Parts: sequence; structure tokens; C-alpha cells
Amino acid sequence: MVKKPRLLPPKSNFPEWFDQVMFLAEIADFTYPLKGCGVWLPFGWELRNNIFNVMRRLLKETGHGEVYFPLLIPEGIFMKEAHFIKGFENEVYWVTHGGLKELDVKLALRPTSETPMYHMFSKWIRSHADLPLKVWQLVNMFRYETKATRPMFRLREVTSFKEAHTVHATEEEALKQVEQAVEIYKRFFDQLCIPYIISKRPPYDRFPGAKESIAFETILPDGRTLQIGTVHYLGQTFSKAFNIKFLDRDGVEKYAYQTCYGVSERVVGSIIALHGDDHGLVLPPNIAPIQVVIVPITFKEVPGVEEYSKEVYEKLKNHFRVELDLREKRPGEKYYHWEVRGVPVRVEIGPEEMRSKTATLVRRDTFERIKTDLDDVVGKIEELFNDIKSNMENRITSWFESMVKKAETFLSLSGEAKDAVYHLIDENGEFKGGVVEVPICGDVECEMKISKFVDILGEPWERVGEVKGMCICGKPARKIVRVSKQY
Ligand code: A5A
Repeated sequence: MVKKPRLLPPKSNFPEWFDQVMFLAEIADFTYPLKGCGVWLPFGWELRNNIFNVMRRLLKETGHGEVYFPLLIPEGIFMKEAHFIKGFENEVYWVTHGGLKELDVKLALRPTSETPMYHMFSKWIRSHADLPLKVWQLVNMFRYETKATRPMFRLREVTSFKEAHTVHATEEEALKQVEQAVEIYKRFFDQLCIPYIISKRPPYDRFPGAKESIAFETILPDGRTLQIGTVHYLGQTFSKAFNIKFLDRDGVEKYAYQTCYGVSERVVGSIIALHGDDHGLVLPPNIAPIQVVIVPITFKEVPGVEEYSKEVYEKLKNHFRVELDLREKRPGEKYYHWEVRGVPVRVEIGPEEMRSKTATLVRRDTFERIKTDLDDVVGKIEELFNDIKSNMENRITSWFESMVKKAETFLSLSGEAKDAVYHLIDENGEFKGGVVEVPICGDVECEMKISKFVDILGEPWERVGEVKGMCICGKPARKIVRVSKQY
């Protein structure tokens, strides 16, 4: 058993802070003796479930059905699409034995479920009346990641892989679905107070088999970007490989068009990383496992505080996820305990509150104290939740916007560092963090040159106006690409 550290390092020491806060707030324990695998703890698991329930609601509202597909994929099915095979050959875990017996057919642990799903879709889809088909699942998946693994961010067992898969009769409908998926993800991240940019991945960096890949990126406190979700337009790549055909209205049999989109527990890690402070987690009230904690401040000589705290609890319990902390500990210890866990509102109840039939509310985001009458306490907390959410949004958005810069030129690779690179790298060559939007001519060779220095996220998904500036090759720029250092 690893001893818990008593104190949280300051957030300015981000990697240390992140690892410790996960442990102290009882989110997860990554001391499990297998690289890239961790244990979810009860508080973390509840947080994770609240977050994915936001997604569950969004997907339900937009006509997606929840399914479950097997973890094991027979080799023959896994090996049906050439780009997919190539893309995943280095990352797949294979099950080769059942007990002592070598299996006749090797089984892949899903690294994502295109292949088993599309095998079944080809049986389910017969006519245009069966389309569109829109399903999703929240499952674990395995990828033998070779880059350094990191808790929540780069795992070998991804425990919370939300993958949605859709099938459509026409290209137009499938492209509309791509737009809907982007909208769903925007709403998802907005509800979680996660800021993002959306980029079209360059062709050489698309999901295996995809015609277009669109990625959502956030920026972590150390300035590196993290891909927190992707939406892929698959065209007919997989429908042809898996024979997903339907009889159209005109009596002709046609291959279907497909899309898929996914997120993972990177969203949980992002909320922790983006909003936490030197005291621990700061959670948006809508997803906080415990939204309100009541801490009685009792004195032997003043009886009745505990009873009054229970009265307050009764008032709140049908409105919020609320905890009454009656443990035999000092109030200060209790404050620390709930602050680390990011409980949005603490209710302090002492003799004074008891006498005046009031409550003292303390917001986790600003530590501001607000006194309220017991009769108004529910409304006051609801109001505070709204304030906390918009304060969290405003704080993070203004930071995020300051991290995304525009450059006029990218004249850096010839030795005289200028503009774009200045934004990302300081005089000593140290990475400063953030994203820069740079003008380029569009030739792959120029992108390749740039990618030796920085990671290319791709073009902005949103329409950009007229492109000005010059590419590194000296030619006038024709498009914008975003560059950064990625996780
Ligand atoms: N089938 C499609 C949806 C797919 O698998 N796309 S993906 O490969 O881009 O993965 C979707 C999302 O899962 C990524 O955007 C990333 O946020 C998350 N993800 C992928 N690999 C991960 C890993 N090793 N650890 C944590 N999250 C991961």
C-alpha cells in the first residue's frame, strides 16, 4: 500500500499536482502494476458516470441507440479492411490461448469497434427503410500505446471509450451526420466547461479508413494540446469491405455511407486538469458527485447545532446531491477533505447560524462566503451553481483564448526564428505552450518540414476568411494550419 501524501503540490507543478490530486480526491489509483492501466475509485467513478450521462442524454435526444458489442473480435473480421489493418497493426492485443489450448482463430481485444459492428450491420441492413442506423456504446478498449502512457490521457486500457457509429443511404446524409456529431460534442464539452478548438486533420493523419477526420483539442495547463474527441467521415470504405448494402427506393442495391465518433476518459482528466487549483478539484456543479456538503461546527457548550444541521440537510436532500458530514473530525479537516474533491458549495452550520436560522455558504471556485436564511437556502444554492458554472467558463475561456495565437508568417525554419515559432518557443528553445495558427501554401513538403519542429493539428474546421501571409517556402499562403505540441 502506497502511503498517501499529506499535501497537494501547487498546481504550477502540473504533472505532480495531477497525479497527487487523482489520488487525494479518490478519483483513481494508477499504482496498479500494469503500464497504462489504472483503478477507478468510488468518487472518480461517480464523476465519470455523471460526465458520460451528459453524453448519454445528448445521444438519446439525437436518436442514437445504446448497444453493447463483444470485446473479443475474431481475426477474420478484424482483418477485413486494409487501411484499418495497417492503422492498428502495432496497437492490437491478441488473445491466442483458451487455457492451455492454442485457439484456432486468434481474437483481438477491440481497439475500437468498427469491424465487429460493421460485420453485424451488414446482416441488419437490407433496405433504405433500415437507414439511418445510429448506435453507440460506452465500453473499455485496448491499445498497445508505444508513446509514454499517462493516467487518464494515454492508456492501454481505455475504460470509458464512447464510440458512436452511423450508417446512411447517401453521402449528403452522412455528411449531415458529421455536422450533427460535431454539434453534439460542442454541447457536451460546453456543459463540462471544457474549451476546445476543432480542426480538420491533414490527410496523412486521419483515422485509418476515414475520408475526413475532425478533432477536438483542448489545451492542458502545461500548454500542450490534448485531443479530446474525434469525428470521422468514413464514406464507403467500410461498407465496401463489410458489404453493407441496401436496396434503395429506385430498386438499385447500393453501398451505404458511414460515420463514427469517439471520446474517452480524457474528458474526465481534462476537467480535473483545467479547473483544479492549489486546493484540489474544482468541479462544475452539474457533474460533481457531491454538490453540497454540510459541515456542522459544534461546541460542547452549545447544544443543538447537529440537530439544526440535520434540518438543513432535510431541506436540501431532495434538491441536490448533498452530504452531511457528521464524522468525528475537526471542521478544518473536513473542509480540506471536501475542497480536494471539488464540492461546489460548502454549507457551514455553527451556533450563530442555528440561532439566526441561517446558513453560511462557501463557494469552492472563489471561496466567497454568503449568508442566507434557511427559507431561501435552496434557491440561493441554485443561483450559486449558475454563478459557479459561468465563472468557471469565463475563467477558462479567457485563459484558453490567450493560448491560441495567430501568426503572419512562419519564417523560422531557415534559422531566423520569427513569428509563429516565437509564439510557441522562447529564446532558449523551451516550449511556451499553446496553439498557433499559421499561414501555409498547402504543399505537403512544407507541412512535413514544419512537422519536424511542431505537431500539426490541421486546418480550422470553421470557415476562415481570406488567408494572408506567406508560407515558409516564400510562396503566398493559401490556407491556415494550427500547430502546437501534442500530448
Ligand atoms: N472509432 C473512432 C471513433 C476512433 O477510435 N477514433 S480515435 O482513435 O480518434 O479515438 C477516439 C478518441 O478516444 C480520441 O479522440 C481520444 O480522445 C480517445 N483515445 C484514443 N486513444 C486513447 C488512449 N490510448 N487513451 C485515452 N484516450 C484515448
